[in-house]
Amino acid sequence: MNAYIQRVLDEINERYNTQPEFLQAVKEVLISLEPIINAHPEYEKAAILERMLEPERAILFRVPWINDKGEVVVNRGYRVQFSSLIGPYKGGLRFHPSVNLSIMKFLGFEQIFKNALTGLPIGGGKGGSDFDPKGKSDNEIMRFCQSFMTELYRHIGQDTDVPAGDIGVGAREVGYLFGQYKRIRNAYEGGVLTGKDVCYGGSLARKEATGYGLLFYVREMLKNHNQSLEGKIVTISGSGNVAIYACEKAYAMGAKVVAMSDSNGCVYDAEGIDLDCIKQIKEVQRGRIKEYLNSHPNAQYFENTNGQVSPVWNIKTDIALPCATQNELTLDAAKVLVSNGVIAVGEGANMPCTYEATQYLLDNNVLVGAAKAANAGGVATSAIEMSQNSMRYYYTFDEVEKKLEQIMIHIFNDCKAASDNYGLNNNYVAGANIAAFKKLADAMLAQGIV
Ligand code: NDP
Ligand code: 2IT
Repeated sequence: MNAYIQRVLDEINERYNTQPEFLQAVKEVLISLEPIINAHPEYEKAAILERMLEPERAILFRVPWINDKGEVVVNRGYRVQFSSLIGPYKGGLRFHPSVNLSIMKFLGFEQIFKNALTGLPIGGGKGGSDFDPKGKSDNEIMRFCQSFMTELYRHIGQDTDVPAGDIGVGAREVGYLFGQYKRIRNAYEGGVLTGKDVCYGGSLARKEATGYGLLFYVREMLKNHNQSLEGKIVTISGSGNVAIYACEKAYAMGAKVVAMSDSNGCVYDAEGIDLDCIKQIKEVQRGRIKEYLNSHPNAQYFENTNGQVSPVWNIKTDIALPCATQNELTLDAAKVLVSNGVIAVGEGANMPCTYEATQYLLDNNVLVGAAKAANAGGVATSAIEMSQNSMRYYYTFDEVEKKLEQIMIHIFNDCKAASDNYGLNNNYVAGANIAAFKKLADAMLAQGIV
């Protein structure tokens, strides 16, 4: 191991030993940077790694709100403004009970690299709350969002920091957040949030962008190995925004999706998942995936059992698309997938494969599309939303989708070029890290010690 990387890893492991997800994300990146750090001794003198690992700013705040029973509830709010090196801080907001500083920092750190790969002028950040939207009424969601924004507004702005959605934050939440921001600021600053509804400033195809982009990336990766999605079996974890539109594009590319999941379990439908039914359950009723069986009695449901491999990865598949959450695809799951003949894994979620799972997949010649490259279509389209807001103009759905497709092709080519240049044998995970790091390190050198 390169001595500079080892020293920085040792320091960070000690300093942040209570932040396991952040340490995991850092370790994965730093280990893969060895060839480029070896080739550029000037990076150590400028303390590039040390500076890249510390957020420019991390904001923690109280979010008090009143539930439908009239009780006062207090949640914790976060915004980690990780890097403004190449543009305003940019990244989603996550509302989930598991949210803590470690998860916010891992997501913010990943976001810097992802945003650099898009080639667009966006820095990296992430935020959210340990608020659990499940089971809350629409009024409770609105009151929570308003309280959250009453503090967040002072830290964000269309040229400063531009949040968007993530787990538990979709068009409904972005709408309530935007309404409160606009009220406080007494100005329509459309570019302050992305993922807005198209009826008041959102971009066509933003809702679809992460899932569609993932499939464009997987298509390019397969094409490079003389394969295609046509006729392939696909399994997808999750049934939220990313999973649903990954499923839609997989069908459009001629594949058959046989399984999807939520945090309770997964459905397997050998006939092919009926996506309209999933959309109805998840986007309209906000229900549980198990309800799929009510209208599809021939499908099967496998409940999650604690501590076991997620049941969705036990299903035989050609292509696995983890689109739910971090560390959902473990080494055990990777072993099952490989023994069932998987050829490619595309990460729709952020850091869904554990480090050991990724290494096992790569060692067994499975093509792996790393999250920061493969799911970058969402934030790239957010940047396209920002540019439409600045122009006070809208592109058509086809125009946005064409731009998204070109960006994803470009990202894959960058990952492949980095892998080829350093002789990494089709390791597009390391390729993504190296390609992004190069852009960031050069920008840091150019801007001096800040
Ligand atoms: P949604 O809230 O729309 O959907 C999340 C899905 O993942 C749900 O099916 C949810 O199930 C499941 N899930 C969430 N947490 C867990 C958990 N701890 N264990 C098992 N399942 C879980 O979120 P998104 O689709 O927007 O996000 C999914 C992933 O994609 C996240 O990792 C996010 O960071 C990443 N991502 C999102 C982008 C976007 O544009 N939205 C862009 C790039 C990445 P349940 O309903 O039961 O909780
Ligand atoms: O993880 C991600 O890239 C997102 N949740 C989307 C961020 C954004 O700003 O669109």
